[in-house]
Amino acid sequence: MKIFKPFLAVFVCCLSAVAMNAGDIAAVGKTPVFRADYRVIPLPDAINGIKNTSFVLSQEKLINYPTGNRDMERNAMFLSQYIEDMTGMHLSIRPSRITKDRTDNITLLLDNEMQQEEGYRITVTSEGVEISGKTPEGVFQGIQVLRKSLPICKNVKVFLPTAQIEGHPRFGYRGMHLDCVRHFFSTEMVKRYIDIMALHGMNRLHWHLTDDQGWRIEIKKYPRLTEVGAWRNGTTLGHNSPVNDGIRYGGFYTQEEIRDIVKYAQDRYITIIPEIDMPGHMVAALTAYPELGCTGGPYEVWTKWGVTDDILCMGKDNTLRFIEEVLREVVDLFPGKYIHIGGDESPRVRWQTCPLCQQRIKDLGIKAEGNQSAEAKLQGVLTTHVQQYLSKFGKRIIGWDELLGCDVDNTATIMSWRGSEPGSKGALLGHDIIMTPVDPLYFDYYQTSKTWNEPQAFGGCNTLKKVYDFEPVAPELPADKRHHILGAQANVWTEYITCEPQVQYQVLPRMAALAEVLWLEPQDKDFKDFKARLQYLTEIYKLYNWTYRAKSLVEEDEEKE
Ligand code: TNX
Repeated sequence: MKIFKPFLAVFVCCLSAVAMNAGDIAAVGKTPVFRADYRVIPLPDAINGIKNTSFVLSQEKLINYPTGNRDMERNAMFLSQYIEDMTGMHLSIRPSRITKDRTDNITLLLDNEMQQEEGYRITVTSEGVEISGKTPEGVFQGIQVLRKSLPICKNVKVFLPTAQIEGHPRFGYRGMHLDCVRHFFSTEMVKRYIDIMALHGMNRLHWHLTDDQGWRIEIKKYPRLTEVGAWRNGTTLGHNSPVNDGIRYGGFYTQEEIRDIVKYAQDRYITIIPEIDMPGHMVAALTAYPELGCTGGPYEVWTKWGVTDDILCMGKDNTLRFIEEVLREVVDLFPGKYIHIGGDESPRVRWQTCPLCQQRIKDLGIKAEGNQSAEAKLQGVLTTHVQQYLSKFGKRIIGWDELLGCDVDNTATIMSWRGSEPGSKGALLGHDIIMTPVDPLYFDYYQTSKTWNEPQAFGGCNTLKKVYDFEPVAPELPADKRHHILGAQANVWTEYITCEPQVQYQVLPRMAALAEVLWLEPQDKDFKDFKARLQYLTEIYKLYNWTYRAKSLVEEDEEKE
């Protein structure tokens, strides 16, 4: 149950020099006073004990963190930076063990008694502020809440009303995906994407690094992957028009850059899940190493979009060695538990006529069964091989829902993209599931049905309201299978998204709606109330110069769909 007691908003409109704020404004002497508003996005589970008293935030206050705890020290630095971004005040941080240090300061604490790993509790009294969590991750989430509740204004007094604020996420997997292949984005851009995720309480970045149009991750053992595979001879204009811009396009991340980004994300409690898509979406790799394909090529890094018949040859031992050696380097770069191995959109027509693939099918004694072809089973053999290989390093695989048709065992986590149904079916079979249905979680789709003034998108219409109304757990799923739904993720494919502002436009404010889906219980969601709170969140977007679709805040008619 969400219990919250909205503040009486008494706006004094004559304060022209200061930015908008969702809380009250008053004036004490000559200094305008702004009051924090804890009703942020995602909404806390409870805001209790609101009183007329407040903690007054000022430059002299300190941020205490437990001595010797590096994670909490970093948390303290983040909080200090966020307060400065919002209010211009610079608060120093200080290692501390003494309870009396807490008086009249902000204190970050670990509290073992708390139940939820990522839960937070913020206790504000006139004597001080405490942000507690069972883990540093929980404290970080509390910091995000406090940060979003602050006014954006310089040279004012900031009052934090006395209250106890608590929250925890409904789902452990709260994902955003980013395709850095179809269009390539700088390391700085990826870091800003991570910053946007952190503000929204998202914690998994699915990083799409390889595809037909480019190979974007340095692999030392196979240098041609990036020397050759990272570059394409132009890009089709629009939706696969016959016109190609003829401009050589590409780029890749060095292993050093990847390590740096992984650390940047880790510091913000975001785990990166790299995707090495196989056996399809591999033309960039085939261009570099044509011997890995059934026909032997030549191939050309794709300059258009879609699905190709040219995939990795499963009849050659070299292919399996290639996959293992690539993954060996990937494993070392990404400390998270999961590696995404794709598995989507992989036509098996080449395998049907390739003598080596057919020989492999024969050698393995694979037989078609029902509506499952021998070639589909061969993809299952590949997936199982990779699964077993990665398990030696303590890793588990995630794959697209096509894998459900390939005899893969249920230790594979499935991303349900062709609707939610494959996910529900997979959960019944005992697979863990991440919900990423095209409708409504493809953020490369339009956000309105009135597309004429919109930047070019893939198609579709996934409005803010549709995202907000999404429910990851199908009502018909039996109670004992529900725990298999780990969470949900929005996908951002970039065929038509060419630059950073366009990425931000596609994800904001829809990421805010998804955040509330993943943090709140369904009965606590309220779209109207969310939209009211969204007004203020967009002020924070503006503060950081992030592009967002402002129209989504005012379009009433789209909500009635
Ligand atoms: C399907 S989702 C794909 C991508 C495209 C996307 C465009 C999935 C597993 N494959 O290759 O970029 O549609 O929306």
